[in-house]
Amino acid sequence: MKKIIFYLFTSLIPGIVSQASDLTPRLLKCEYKQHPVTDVTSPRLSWELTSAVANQKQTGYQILVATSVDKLTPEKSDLWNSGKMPGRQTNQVEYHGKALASRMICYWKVRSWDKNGLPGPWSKAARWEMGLLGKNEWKGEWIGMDLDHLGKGPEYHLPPAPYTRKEIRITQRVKKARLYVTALGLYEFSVNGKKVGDAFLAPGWTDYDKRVYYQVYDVTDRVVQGTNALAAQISYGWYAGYLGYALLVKNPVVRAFYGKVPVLKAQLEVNYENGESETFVTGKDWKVNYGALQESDILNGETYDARLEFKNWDKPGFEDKAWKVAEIFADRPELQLQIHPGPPVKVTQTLPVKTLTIRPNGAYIFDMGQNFAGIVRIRVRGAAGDTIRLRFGEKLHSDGRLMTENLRKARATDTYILKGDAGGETWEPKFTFHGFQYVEVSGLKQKPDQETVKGLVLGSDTPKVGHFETDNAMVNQLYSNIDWTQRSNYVEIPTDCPQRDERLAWTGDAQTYVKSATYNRDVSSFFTKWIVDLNDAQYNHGAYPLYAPRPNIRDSDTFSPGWMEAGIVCPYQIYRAYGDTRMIRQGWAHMTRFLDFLEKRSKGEYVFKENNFADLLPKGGFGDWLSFGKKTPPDMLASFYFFYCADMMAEMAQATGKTADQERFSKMAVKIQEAIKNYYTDASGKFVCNAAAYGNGEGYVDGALGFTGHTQTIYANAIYMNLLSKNNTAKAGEYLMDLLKENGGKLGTGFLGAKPLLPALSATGHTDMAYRLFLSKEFPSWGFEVANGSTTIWERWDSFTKEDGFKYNAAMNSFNHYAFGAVCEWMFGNAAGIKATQPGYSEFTIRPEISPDGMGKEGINELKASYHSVNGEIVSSWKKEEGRLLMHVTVPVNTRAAICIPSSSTSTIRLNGKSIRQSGVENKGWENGYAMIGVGSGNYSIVVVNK
Ligand code: RAM
Repeated sequence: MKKIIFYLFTSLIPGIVSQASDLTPRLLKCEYKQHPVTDVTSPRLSWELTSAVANQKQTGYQILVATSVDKLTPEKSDLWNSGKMPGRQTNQVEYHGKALASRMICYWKVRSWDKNGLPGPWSKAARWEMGLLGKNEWKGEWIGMDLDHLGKGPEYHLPPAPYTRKEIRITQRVKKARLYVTALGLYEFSVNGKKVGDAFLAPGWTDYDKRVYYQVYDVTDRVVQGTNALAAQISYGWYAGYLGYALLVKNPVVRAFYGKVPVLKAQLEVNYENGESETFVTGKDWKVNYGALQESDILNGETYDARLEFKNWDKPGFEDKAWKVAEIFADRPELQLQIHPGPPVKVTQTLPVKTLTIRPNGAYIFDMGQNFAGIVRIRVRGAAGDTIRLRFGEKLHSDGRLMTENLRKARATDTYILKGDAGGETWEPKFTFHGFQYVEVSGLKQKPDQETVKGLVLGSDTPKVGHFETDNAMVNQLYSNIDWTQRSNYVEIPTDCPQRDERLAWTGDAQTYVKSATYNRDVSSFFTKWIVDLNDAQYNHGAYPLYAPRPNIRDSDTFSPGWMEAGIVCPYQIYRAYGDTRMIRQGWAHMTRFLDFLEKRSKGEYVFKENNFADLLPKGGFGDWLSFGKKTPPDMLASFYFFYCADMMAEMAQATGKTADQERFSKMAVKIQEAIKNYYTDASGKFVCNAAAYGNGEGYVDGALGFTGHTQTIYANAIYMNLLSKNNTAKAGEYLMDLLKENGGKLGTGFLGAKPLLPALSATGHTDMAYRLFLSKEFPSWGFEVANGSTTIWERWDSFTKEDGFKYNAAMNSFNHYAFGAVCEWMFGNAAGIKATQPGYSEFTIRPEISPDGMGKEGINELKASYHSVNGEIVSSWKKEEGRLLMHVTVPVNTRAAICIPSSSTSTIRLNGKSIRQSGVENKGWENGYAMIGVGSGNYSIVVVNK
């Protein structure tokens, strides 16, 4: 009643208070995607808000969902009218309307009420569509062609890849047509001669013994009245192809880990304008054959003999009498068919050739100027039978030869045999990818030019959300390298590297890097997908594996401290970045099972003593993998991670209202903390271990170097994980500084130590040292890689040195490995100072750490960063000027920020031209070199004059 009176009142006095707000929702998403097809029956909706008004926030929202756009009114919405819901929530909002059925198209819109309780305009309409909710809705069979016996060659068994087709007749006018398609293997489907969608490597990699994903394509405009051709190429992919280093380590199984014959299942559903409908499905009325695609394998590449092409085989009217009848393959009832929850792999960019050189043997080397994951498209002309061979490498040897030794057993070679088309021929592979910067092309009969080769960058389509730029060219290149490494390795799963015979989703790499990843790109749906793989791959005893999915690539590959914790760290970081509690709830049973496992392993002691993990191979697990100097005991690291996991579990239990679990894990964390303190520290707070217990270290990674608890990695982790009391944290910071100084101011950290190193220095007041390490170009450092011409992050600090060249090539030496790129977390979180204090950045701090003075061009004088959070765009930039510091901060609508302004007690601060007091923002006082203010949404220009 009051409200009505208020509205009446305000509407009568125009110009005094406006009745409407400009608070406008945009970027409507469902399950993290725009206009998706989903099989989630209570999908989550989100929107972002814009407003020209400062300090704006949402106090309520209303969602309408209807079966048509016309019905999107409060009165007519036939699926859901949420009514006015109070609160600030703009994401992770679950649909609570009528039950959703398969194939339903749901239109929706939303409006928000502002801080004054006034409603803004309705958003534009968005939509989502439901997939097939029951397996019984799949009427098609698995079809394929067993060509396994045609695999040839002593080293690689690579049979040709099958083609399948079917013509159908459509006699009515089409209103809507949907194609549902999947494969055990990989597929490329076309309707009337044109590929559907733009995805590569579909349907993706899962544990095919448990589930396989499918894609849905809107082909309404593709099908025509009359005859239509449905056609697909099928390949071996992750299902039936080579995986990892199985061949290298002489595993009894090297390929076909899930099955030998790749198979396709498809269903075209056509709704006619007259209300009737028809469904066309894969079955024994489909035809199969093999031809031009002679070899097709992810790790080993493709061989395409264009002379064997079936001209127009994918179009209506092709004569397929000579083709065989498709073979039917039995379904496994337990196999689940679900919609791919992640982003598709796509061509995300094309790259032109940078330079082109001829080799003494007549081959050409094309430099793409950038190391990346993808393929190349070639344009060539020649006689039928001319054979073009493409080999890929990340680096050149000093004599200009292509360096391929580090690919190990991945053949990574594409071969194209010309058909002899006078007009020229264009080709690109379909079911493989390589990690490379250089392409060696041999067999060309005509002199190539820059147009002969084009790079197609492949990767999971994760939109860019981060931006980081400074006036320091090395830092900018480093940031570019980090992002390129992420793009090269977020290819369906988070791989370790894209080039050699590995490309597995190593859990250790994934957990150290996940937070960095969230700063660069929107990885919400990417991890929604991968967490399922991870949970599917969990061992019955509770440990998460070394990599997921986990085909049996080597018997001894099981689990390792620092790796298995990905099962906790990843959902936690996704929760922190996006406010996602569903991932936690859905994975809770898995996560608690893992904590049970750890608890059991600790034998009631809540600390892992020396040799606790001696049963693993390598002993103790991987430890601080690829570190320098004496080794950090893996059991000590395992104990730290145990604490870290319990702590995260307590927070996640709280976030999901699991009170008993919260209590359990909080108590557990305290117990572990105590146990670590008692067992692994001496009276001075120094970390110590019984190094003698490791004997001569045999069996442990670099065990011969000896063990000590007093390492950079241990203090960095202790500080980062909040393991210590306030006093001991400060002490740990001092120890860390001592160790760095003893080491000539150089880092020695490996996979588990590099990520927390800079954040730990910053947290203990040693920002100058953090910057010194960050800006160094001396070996070992991030800058050293840049100074050596890298365009991506290396696997090892010494992947290349002038003294030793590529000395690790025979073992493992990737130039595109993101683990050390985890410094990105510090770049955004500390240098730019953007940190979430509430999940999803609904509240955050901006607390930039300014690069030390006096470094000239070697330092940073200006930094601009932004991060597009689920709650909108956050900006933090700073610039040093004579005696002044300029800052610019953007706080998105509906969020709050604590801006911490680097200053001394004698500085004067102007905020948008006023003093802090005049500007009326919340003054939170001054602490540790920062004046702190609390602000709502808006743009803030800050000038600090230092006297
Ligand atoms: C390597 C992988 C990965 C690492 C493991 C331990 O083979 O490339 O980066 O996690 O080993």
